[in-house]
Amino acid sequence: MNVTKQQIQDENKKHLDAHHNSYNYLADSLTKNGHNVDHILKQLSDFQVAIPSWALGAGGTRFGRFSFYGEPSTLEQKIDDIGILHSLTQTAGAVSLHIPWDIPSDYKAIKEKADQLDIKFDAVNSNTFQDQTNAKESYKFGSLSNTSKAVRDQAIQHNLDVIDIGNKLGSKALTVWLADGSSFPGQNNFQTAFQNTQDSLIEIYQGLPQDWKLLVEYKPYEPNFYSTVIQDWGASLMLANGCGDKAYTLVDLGHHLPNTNIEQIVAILQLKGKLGGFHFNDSKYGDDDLTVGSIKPYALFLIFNELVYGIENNPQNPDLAWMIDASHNIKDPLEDLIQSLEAIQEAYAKAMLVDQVALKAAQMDNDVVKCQELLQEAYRTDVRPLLAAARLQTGGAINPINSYRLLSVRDQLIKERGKNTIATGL
Ligand code: LRH
Ligand code: MN
Repeated sequence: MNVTKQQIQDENKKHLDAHHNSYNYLADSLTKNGHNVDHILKQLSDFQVAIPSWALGAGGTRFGRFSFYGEPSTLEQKIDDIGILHSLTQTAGAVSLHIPWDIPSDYKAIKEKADQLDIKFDAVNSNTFQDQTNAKESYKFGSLSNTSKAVRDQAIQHNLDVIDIGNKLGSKALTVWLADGSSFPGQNNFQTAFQNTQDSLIEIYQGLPQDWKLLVEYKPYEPNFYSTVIQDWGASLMLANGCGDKAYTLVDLGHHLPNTNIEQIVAILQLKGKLGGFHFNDSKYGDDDLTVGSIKPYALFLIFNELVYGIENNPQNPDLAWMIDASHNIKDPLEDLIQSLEAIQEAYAKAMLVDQVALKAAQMDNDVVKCQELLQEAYRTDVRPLLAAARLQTGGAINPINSYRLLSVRDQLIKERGKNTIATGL
């Protein structure tokens, strides 16, 4: 199943007049306020977010999983579904694979399909948080940090195999997230666990192709509930620095204890040239992996405000990897991802409306009220006509969710795939 440009155009026809009215009004007032609207549209069109291959079916928790039917059961079908997202939103032009959940069976065929759908292969993810059948060693007590050299070597070799898979697909980054840690005081020697992890990451780093990056993802807890070896940005930064210039920190928005100031972490990592990328999602309590912008949209805006400032002022920081990492327990996975893509574009567009020069001046003057006024002036602007215009420019839908439903995409997928297909992943 795919959604054609013609189908999208036919749907758009119903919304064109209303869109042009709201767009022209907004573009006019933004231009009057000195904004370069064409530049903003170009930035939005160029902004491509990688879709997680592990989040195209219904997610679940230990308490239950409720399928959505018509789920993709092969990597080919997953790429097709990302193709549908990209046709409608024009901002889902990449996929992030998780190995071994999504090992390609035919590299040539999967690359051709991705090329046809204009989908790039972003970072590949290793998995040393589950034991594979017939695996010689178990990761029950950790992987790269494990007290057993044999277990660490198995985990290192897995990461080198993942790099090899990514290399065949044109990926340029490896994301390492470790479940490693402990659930009871006294269980781990923290120093040994951290040093083992550093030494293991250095062996993996030495296997990185010249033009690749290593992205070290941190998380405070789960599945271990007393300590996690790579628990926060500081641990990740130290490990990345311990590896070398091609190693960076990956910020998963859900991997922070309540009320953590994530935008400050983002600012400092950019200043140090060590911010590698994001796993976008939202959360109220823990690593809830909810729809981006569904719980804390202002916090997301503040993060993008730091990103816009950093992209302008921190040439020492590399181009960032933009990825979603979510789990869909009760929403149609494709609708959930469309809403996340919209929220990311909205936060970015609003952040591009912040008058950074005036803000810096007000900060220098400690004019606290003006600082907030400048931020909220941008945040309170309804930028949705800009997002729609950016999509229209490249043949996307004015209203992606609306078109997805009116084109009965899920019903089509169920017709094609039936009700019993299960997608690999979380
Ligand atoms: C861990 C995580 C990590 C993954 C996994 C699917 O919580 O965020 O990025 O590998 O989710
Ligand atoms: Mn993640």
